Amino acid sequence: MSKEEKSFQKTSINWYPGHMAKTRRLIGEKYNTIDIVYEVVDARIPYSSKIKDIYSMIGNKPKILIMTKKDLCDLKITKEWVKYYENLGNHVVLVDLNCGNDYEKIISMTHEIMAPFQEKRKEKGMKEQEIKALVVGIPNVGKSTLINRMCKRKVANVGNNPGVTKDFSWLRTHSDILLLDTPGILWPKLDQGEVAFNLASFTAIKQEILPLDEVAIHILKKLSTYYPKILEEMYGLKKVTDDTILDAYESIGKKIGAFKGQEIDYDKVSTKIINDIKLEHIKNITFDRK
Ligand SMILES: Nc1nc2c(ncn2[C@@H]2O[C@H](COP(=O)(O)OP(=O)(O)OP(=O)(O)O)[C@@H](O)[C@H]2O)c(=O)[nH]1
Ligand SMILES: [Mg+2]
Repeated sequence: MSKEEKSFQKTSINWYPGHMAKTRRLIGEKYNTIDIVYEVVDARIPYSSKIKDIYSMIGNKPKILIMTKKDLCDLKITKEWVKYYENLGNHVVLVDLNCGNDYEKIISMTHEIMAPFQEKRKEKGMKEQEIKALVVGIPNVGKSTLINRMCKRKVANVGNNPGVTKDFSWLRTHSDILLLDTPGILWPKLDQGEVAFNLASFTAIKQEILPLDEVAIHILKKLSTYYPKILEEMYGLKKVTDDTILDAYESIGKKIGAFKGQEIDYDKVSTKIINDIKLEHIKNITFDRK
């Protein structure tokens, strides 16, 4: 079997794990109890990290689109995406969940959006209700981190790998909002295109799903096209194209001392490139373009 065939086979088998189907089913079961949806995406891939068939799960429930990792994105490009989604009628909040109090904007926006519903309840003589928010998104975008910030303590497990959250749980904030943390989900058809490679570049899908070298090459090419300064600073390279990939690997391999005997260790070079994003050595980047 050729390398391509092998990787395709891997992708076909692994792209849609059973727990994601289960998560979708459970969200369906909780549907009636949910007042508002927090759709969480990564600000570096505001398009690629959006759940493609979200409306089939959440219907017409009110929704806030939350872009996390503001501190790691290219603000200029991501702000264009914020405008784009706002123009489509979305409520959008861009947040850094590690520093500052950006998350407070989500609380005030939630109360604003829910005010008419609370009013209606009052008119009917009912008490104001704690708002139930479903937190949903693809793996590793920061759903659990968001919940911990809003609850002001560690109530949910967090980790820089896809698939950290395994169960559903309701968690109480101090702002009359109850949050439902959910495991990350993807859509049933994950083609090996731009979107899949963007997801792999930002650790939203498990590393074994796409070939390591192809993900690293995708990153190098994106840097070369959109962020040549970073490419030069990080790897001492001016440009990377299909024709110069091998030279690029040789050069990075020599720079970081990645050798297998006398040969360049290509896997080590790929891992280094992927880890430079994962470990936040590379910042101020947004890969999605309109
Ligand atoms: N720099 C930065 N890192 C963040 C931010 N938000 C989340 N992270 C990091 O992103 C990683 C994933 O966060 P989680 O909260 O576990 O993500 P999740 O969406 O719950 O992931 P799953 O449970 O795997 O679906 C962790 O390493 C967080 O520290 C942010 O705004 N800025
Ligand atoms: Mg989680």
